[in-house]
Amino acid sequence: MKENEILPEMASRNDYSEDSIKVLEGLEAVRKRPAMYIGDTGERGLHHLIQEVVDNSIDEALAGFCKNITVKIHKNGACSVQDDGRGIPTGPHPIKKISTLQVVMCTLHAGGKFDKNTYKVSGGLHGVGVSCVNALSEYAEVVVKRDGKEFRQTYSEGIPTSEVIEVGKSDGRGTYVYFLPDKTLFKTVEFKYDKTSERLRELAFLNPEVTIRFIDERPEEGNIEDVFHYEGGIVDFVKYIDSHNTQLVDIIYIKGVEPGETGAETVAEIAFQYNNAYNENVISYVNNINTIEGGTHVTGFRSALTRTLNQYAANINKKNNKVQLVGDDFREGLTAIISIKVAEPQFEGQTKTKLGNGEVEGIVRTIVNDKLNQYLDSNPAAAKRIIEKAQLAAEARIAAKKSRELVRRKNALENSTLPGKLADCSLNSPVDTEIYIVEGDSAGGSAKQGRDRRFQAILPLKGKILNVQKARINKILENEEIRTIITALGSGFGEDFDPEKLRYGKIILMADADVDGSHIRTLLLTLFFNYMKDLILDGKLYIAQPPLYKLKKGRLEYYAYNDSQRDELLDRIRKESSKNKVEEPVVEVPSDEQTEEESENELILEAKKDGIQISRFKGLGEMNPDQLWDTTMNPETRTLLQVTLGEAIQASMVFQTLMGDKVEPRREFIERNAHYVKNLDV
Ligand code: 0RA
Repeated sequence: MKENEILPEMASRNDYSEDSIKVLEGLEAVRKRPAMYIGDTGERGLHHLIQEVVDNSIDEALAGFCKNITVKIHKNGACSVQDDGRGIPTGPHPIKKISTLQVVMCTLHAGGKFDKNTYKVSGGLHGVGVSCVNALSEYAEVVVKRDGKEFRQTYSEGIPTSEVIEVGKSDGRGTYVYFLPDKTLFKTVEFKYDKTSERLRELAFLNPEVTIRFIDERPEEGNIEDVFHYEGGIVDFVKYIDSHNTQLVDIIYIKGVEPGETGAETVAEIAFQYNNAYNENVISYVNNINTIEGGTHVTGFRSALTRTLNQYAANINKKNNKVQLVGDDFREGLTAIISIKVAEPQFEGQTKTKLGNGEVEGIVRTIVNDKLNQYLDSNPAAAKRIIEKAQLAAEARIAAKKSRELVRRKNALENSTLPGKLADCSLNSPVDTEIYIVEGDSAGGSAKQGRDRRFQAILPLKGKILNVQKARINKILENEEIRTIITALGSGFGEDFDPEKLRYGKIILMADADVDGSHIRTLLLTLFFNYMKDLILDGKLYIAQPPLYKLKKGRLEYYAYNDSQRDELLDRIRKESSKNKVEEPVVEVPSDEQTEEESENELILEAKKDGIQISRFKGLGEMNPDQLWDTTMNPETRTLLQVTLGEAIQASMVFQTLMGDKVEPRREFIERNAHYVKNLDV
């Protein structure tokens, strides 16, 4: 970071014209209510800052001017984004009369959309522009190379602390934005490597013409660096997300361009393939924004896929009367990336991630109809495989319908009795009640005794449930444990799922903290992800957090949920008791060359000398009902993890990895972490 050459008083408010004062007020509003502009002030909002700046560089790439983007996280926690685009204009602004660079950096919504036609794509989910990032940074600077010169300006809390200064000559072009997020405005200012790199990778897949470098300078051991560049674009993307499954056909790639009425054209790109699993995985983008809620582009693709494949199937099955195929049958095992570029996207829906432009549906449908027909005609072998898979799906669908009807009829006959194993709660409110799905009968027993029966229901499961990723829907519905869950929740399954009918406000998965427990949790999550996704989207699904350790000193008991908590507690208890005692010399324990288990044993022995008992809970069943209530079930004291979908790809990657065919990536993944769970203190 260079030092500011200009003293802050240069930017004192008196120097500003009336216009600029309005500008300042605009940015003050951003600082007053940051969440209004960037979504929230937590980790997500923080990372949004990087995204906002990178999106501006991506816009340059889309306009055909930028090939390289370098994102760096500096040792002090600041972030910088460098691109080789045209550079933000530096000359006087036609209306404001000050440097355009300053206008772009300090005016809300002046991001660069000066002319709609030069900007095919507007970046940023909230589209707030780089000025917003500036306003939310305690320090920022921008360096622009343009017209053979290099210019620089610095800012504090979005207010210029220097003029736009010509700092030298330069042959290159481009923009460098450096910013240090304001600690007083964010809950956290620590950029996460993974969170940032996943988005940069995604952008590289979606924009094959750019190379994105990502450098993290923070680690003591040296920089971490990644280079994201995918010549194959979204074809590589499909390969990447489906790398854990066996593919049925080569990836099919479709691209079409439709001239726009106002100048900018609509570009539709789709890459898809079929794998040997049964779920559908369609991820869609509009102008690089992940449209989680879908929209007209997805509808257009789906209807063209159904129509084209159905026609083809009808032609080859003329003689033998096969079952009638429907849309769902063509989406079993389908993995697709849909990427649309459109001049003026209209985003709708709860999270503003659903494309509303009506014309796009027809455009995509026509493109896919044409190109897919051509593909099927010239690849008869692949076409046959796809149709055969759809036939199998249809047969399974019909069988599933029968067994669903059976389940329904049975329910009707038995007056919709709840499963016998369910210990229901006495309250009958779908808002205030919760159900614990518990692994194992003994833990289930403790939970039944420990719970508050007014609002907590317990459903014990025996052993592992079926892996739904590896089974067709009729088999899934035949599974006893899964049927028990469906009946207990009351809200149906798959396409019949109706969140209104859910009998509880929270669904809490409670399994041991060991490998078996985590496997069961994953199986349950996969079930919910694939067949009751709305539960996750509505934030109704949670994971209970039982403690790992109990510490006991005299009559006092403490619980620790992880190793560092255990160590902290141990310290605290020791300090408390040493207040009353003469200080004893501390014996240093050599810490190297020890296995984790050895050092844990050591710790337990050491604690024992101080009269502190540490015991490790092996499983939920080891806790008595009171302990289970105190530590894991009492809403006043427990911690729950809320399961979130997060970004669509991340979630599907997680599930594909955990439940796919190949074992190695799964092990690697489990060892790394679980992205789909976010901490939530209830
Ligand atoms: C306004 C106008 C032009 C480009 C930009 C802004 C611009 C903004 C950012 C932010 C990060 N990198 C950027 N690169 C460019 C158009 C410039 C022209 O017409 O020459």
